[in-house]
Amino acid sequence: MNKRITMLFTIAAVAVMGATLFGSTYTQTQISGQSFDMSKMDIDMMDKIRQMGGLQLVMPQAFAETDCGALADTGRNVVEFNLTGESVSLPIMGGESYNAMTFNGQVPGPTLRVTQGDVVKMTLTIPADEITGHGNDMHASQMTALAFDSVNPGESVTYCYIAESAGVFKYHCSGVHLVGMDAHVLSGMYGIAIVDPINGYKKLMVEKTSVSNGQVSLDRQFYDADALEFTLQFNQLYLTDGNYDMSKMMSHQNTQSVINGMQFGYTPNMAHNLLIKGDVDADFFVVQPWKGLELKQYQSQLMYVENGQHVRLFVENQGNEPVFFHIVGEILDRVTQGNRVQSAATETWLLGGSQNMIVDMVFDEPGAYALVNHDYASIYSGSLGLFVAGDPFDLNPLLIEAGIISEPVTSYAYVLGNPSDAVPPMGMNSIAHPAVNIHGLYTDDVASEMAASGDYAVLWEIIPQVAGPITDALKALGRT
Ligand SMILES: [Cu+2]
Repeated sequence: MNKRITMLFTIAAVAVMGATLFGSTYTQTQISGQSFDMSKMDIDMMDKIRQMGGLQLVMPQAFAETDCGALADTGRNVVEFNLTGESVSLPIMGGESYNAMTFNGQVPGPTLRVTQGDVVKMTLTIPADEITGHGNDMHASQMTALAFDSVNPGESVTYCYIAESAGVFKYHCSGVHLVGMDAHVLSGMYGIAIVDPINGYKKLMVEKTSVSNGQVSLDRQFYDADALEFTLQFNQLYLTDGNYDMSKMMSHQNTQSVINGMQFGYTPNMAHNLLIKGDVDADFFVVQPWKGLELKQYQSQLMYVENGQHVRLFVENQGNEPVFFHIVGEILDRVTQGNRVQSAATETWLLGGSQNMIVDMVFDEPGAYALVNHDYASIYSGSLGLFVAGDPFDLNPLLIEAGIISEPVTSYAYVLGNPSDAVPPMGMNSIAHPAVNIHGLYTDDVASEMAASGDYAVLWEIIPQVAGPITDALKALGRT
């Protein structure tokens, strides 16, 4: 028997031995430590296990629940999540493009949202004309990427798992038998799963102070668990001539820092210039690289919130470098990781690679607030975007004069919508966004499908229609 065959035989034997030892518990998704009772073990059997390399070899198999039929029959809610691995060309700043690898023609891939205890039934399909195989590793599954392995072009593989832990979890391509995982992930094959806590999110408490009879005292303010939600995924690109360059990754020489796949994707565009400065070419922010209606889904958009509104951010570091998450002019009122609060009233929170957090916060005052990775190299190479809270630019009178709205609005999202790539699917404590516009690193096919669905504002079609009335209103109000 050669060495390779011996190894395979050993692994198979240990798996069989494990099944015997664990009895019926082996068929469960996750085997708890308590089911292993040393006092009841046959000593000869223990020796045999030791000789075969130990029980740890059993564990990946034990965790790898792929029997979708058995899980569907348990009475749990089953959520299907279908991914397609596709290599496509996508734009980068400067009118250039790069050879991206994607799930479903978009970077990041679609966000999965489930409730703790749900069964996730994930299917990865690789089209026959795709240039390479791909894999998948969902961190929410607590399953080794080796168990799923990889899928060849022209094939489709399904697996199931129970989302047992609440929180935000990365998912990513695991390459071809784990080879090339860095190239695939850093070229765009990543996304997140949000697992809502089974009992919902907690109310938010924010500490303020108040004055009464000359005495300053603590004034705790409570916000309902329901929140307006955004997803923010940080990553980098390491490119030479539009292709992933492993040597740049090894030396941490990133060429672009991205939030949800784009550099500076949440900065003002020409419509904002018109509304605020009365001139489409009058830039008012330090970087506005994605402006021009012809950019369609790639035209930069801003993220809008109301003042005094509970806002929840699902943040994931998909990349290879740290993220020092900070919002200029604000404090992160609560930071949660997994389902445990880590901090309150913090200025910045550090996320290592493949680490995440949920930020709960309230923007008290009208204003434009920059979100950054507070590493200057990262800011200058793209990790910078804007939240706009309330009506800091006094646009309500203008929008009413132009006939776009009839009553003042509490956030510009009612007029312009929030960017679709930053808006997660609805969960149990989600406040619906007033409107959502099509924005993101999507292929034209994906953007066309979204436009055809009727669920999104297509700003590149709407803005030309309202540009005239806005210009007239600006003149009527003496703002030009
Ligand atoms: Cu891949």
